[in-house]
Formats: sequence, C-alpha cells, structure tokens
Amino acid sequence: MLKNYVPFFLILALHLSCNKGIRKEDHDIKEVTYTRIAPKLDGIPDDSCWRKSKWHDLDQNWKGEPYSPDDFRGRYKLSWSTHALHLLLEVFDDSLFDKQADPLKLWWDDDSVEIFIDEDNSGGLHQYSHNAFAYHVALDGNVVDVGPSRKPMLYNNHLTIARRTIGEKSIWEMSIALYPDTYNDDNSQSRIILDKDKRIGFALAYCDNDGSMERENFIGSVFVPGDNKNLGWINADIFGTLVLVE
Ligand SMILES: [Ca+2]
Ligand SMILES: [Ca+2]
Ligand SMILES: [Ca+2]
Ligand SMILES: [Ca+2]
Repeated sequence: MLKNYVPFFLILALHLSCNKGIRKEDHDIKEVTYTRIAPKLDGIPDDSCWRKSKWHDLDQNWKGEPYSPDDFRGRYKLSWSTHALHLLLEVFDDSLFDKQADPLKLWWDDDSVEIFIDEDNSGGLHQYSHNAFAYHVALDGNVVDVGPSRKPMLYNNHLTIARRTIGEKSIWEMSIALYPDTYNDDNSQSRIILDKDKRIGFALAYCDNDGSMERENFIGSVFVPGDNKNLGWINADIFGTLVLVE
C-alpha cells in the first residue's frame, strides 16, 4: 500500500517546492464510463448511467477530529457524456447546517460539497487562476470559487444540480461543464467537448458542519500524504485522475 504512494509523495514534495515544468503524476486513477443518455437530475438515482457505474468511497479525513459513520458517510459515482461530467453523490449527515446565508462569505463553514476539476490534468497551483476549479456547492445550490480577481465568485452556470434529502440521507446529482485553463471570467469561453481517453484531474469533498462556529470535518475522496491534507483548494497535484472510457 505504502509502496504505491512513494512516487506520488516524492513528486508532490518536489512539485510543491519548485512547481515549474513538472506535470502531475497520475494517482487515484479511475475509469469513467460513457453514457449516451445524460442522467435526469432529480435526486433519484435510477438512471441507466448509474446502473453501469461503480461506487467510490468519500472517506478521507482531510481536516478535523476523527468522525463516526453516524456523523458522516458518503460515496459517489461518475459518468460522462459529450457535454458534461456527471456526478451522483450519496451522503448521510446527521445535521444539515447552512451557517452563513451569504454564499460569498465563509462558504466552507456551511455543509457543502466541493468538486475539484482540472480539465487538462496538468496539476499545479490554481488558487488565483483557472488552471483548475474548486467548486463549492452550497445547500442552496450556489456554486463558489475564487478566480483571477482573487475574490469569490458564483459559477452557478457551470454546474446543474439537484439534491433530494430524506432524513439524514441526501442524494446529489450534478452535471459539470468543463472549461479550459484559459477561462477568464468574462463568460466568453465555450465548454470543452469531452471524448474518450481524455484525462481529467478530479477530487471530491464534503464540508461537514453540524452547528459549530467552523466546519467540523473536511472529508475528501483521495489520499493526501503529509500532515496538512487541506491542499486541494490551492494545488491540483493532489487531485486524482479520471480516464474517460466508452
Ligand atoms: Ca436521476
Ligand atoms: Ca455530521
Ligand atoms: Ca490545468
Ligand atoms: Ca452537517
């Protein structure tokens, strides 16, 4: 197990220190199956594409104290069609908490889903660029990231979102449009057309807050080496790699 992480760890350490001219080393590689029929986004996971896709765990504690399965558990599926990446996320959370009504303030302290996308799988820094996106999806459906303006902005037109919550269980269904790293917030760019064999940098996370001043846990989909695991919002090297297949 450890052996598999050593090259990734070495490359990550090197990349974080100099970050020039080195592409990300692929890790947490997942094949994503094509669907001709996009899922109906209604929070009901009975679509044909979900029947064909495997569950993946959302279980890496990136930040916060150890948590129990009653506090949080999550898993997800992915699929793709020509115009979007599709995500099904099943979450059990004992309390849904929208701490901050303003979507552009302290958005990470609300219960929210975070979707990390690096369209060309380049890796590298992206905090103040669109080399990669870190979409924070709030309970109210707002989508926030920080771009070249260094201010939070809404990217609600990049994602189509449905959530259906019954008791502690929420089913999120989303279709995510992919944009190139030349994206510059003037809305002039077109979404990327997806094709088989394409590689995409990807990670998923959930901010769990059940009523505290700050979020209690930040739970991600990929293993991050080292003590500070909360790196995805700055550096796309920690993202896993999706490979689009037929
Ligand atoms: Ca559906
Ligand atoms: Ca919880
Ligand atoms: Ca990139
Ligand atoms: Ca919660």
